[in-house]
Amino acid sequence: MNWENILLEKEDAIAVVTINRPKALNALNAATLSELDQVFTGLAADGTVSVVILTGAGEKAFVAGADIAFMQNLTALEAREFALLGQAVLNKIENLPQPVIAAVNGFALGGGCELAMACDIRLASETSRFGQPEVGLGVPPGFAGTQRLPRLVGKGCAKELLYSAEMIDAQEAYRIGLVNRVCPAADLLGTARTLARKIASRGQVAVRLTKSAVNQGLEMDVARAIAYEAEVFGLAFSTGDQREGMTAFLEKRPPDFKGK
Ligand code: DAK
Repeated sequence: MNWENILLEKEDAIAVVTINRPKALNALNAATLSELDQVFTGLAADGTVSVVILTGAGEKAFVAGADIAFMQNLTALEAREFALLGQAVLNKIENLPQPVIAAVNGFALGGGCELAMACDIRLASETSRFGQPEVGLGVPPGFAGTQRLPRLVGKGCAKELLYSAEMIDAQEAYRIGLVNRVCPAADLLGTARTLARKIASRGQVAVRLTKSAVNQGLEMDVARAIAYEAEVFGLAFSTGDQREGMTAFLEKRPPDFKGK
């Protein structure tokens, strides 16, 4: 299927989703969000895809935010609909069964920073820049930036970014824990693919259960979260991957996981 604002490639269990509006620095309007929703709904059900990489087209931007031209004249009800759509898409990405790696190749501002934060892992090019400029536009963040940012970088750093609307560069984003790694722009997608291949080579049921344990567990108190981890751990023993992984170790050979 072809989309107007999204490119989707699949190769060797890895899907690369590219937001493709480079003239508007890949800003998110309702049409793009709606296409992202469809793309990620399809990926969630696609058993051939183990890991997803999300990036932006062009050399300048990952996503420069929600589309300001689109938002400028929204009514309150339309703005609420837009926020609900954006939040739904980001929740879908955060809770996708497969891990999602954001390859942040330039500006990740406002909704773009929030989109990157909904991914499991963030890799940043040296040229990338991050920020939540919303209060400079007279609105608070609308795609859960007030919640995901403090959970990633702590309340103090998050509030400084949210209240000041200032941008930070990739090294500062790395220092405060907003991104996992910084690499030269030319190596960004290669680095993301290498990491994706490594994750794809592991037991996929175990990877998915681990994602669920981290995401669900962080929403619970520690005692319930640890109990949930035990359930998930037990569940893994109903899979062929568990038997294969442990047998392969004892037989001193690489495992041949089937994802079952
Ligand atoms: N929306 C629409 N168009 C954008 C855009 C954006 N966010 N960012 C850039 N563009 C467009 C520019 O208008 C320009 O278009 P043309 O003039 O060529 O037609 C083109 O992309 C290239 O941008 P520049 O010429 O400005 O490029 P520069 O290198 O000079 O500057 C920049 C790059 C990223 C620093 C600058 O473009 C910039 O500051 N952009 C805006 C960044 C920003 O403020 N982003 C946050 C958007 S607010 C809510 C739901 C969600 C949100 C809020 C509320 N609810 C409904 C409650 C989320 C809000 C946001 O994300």
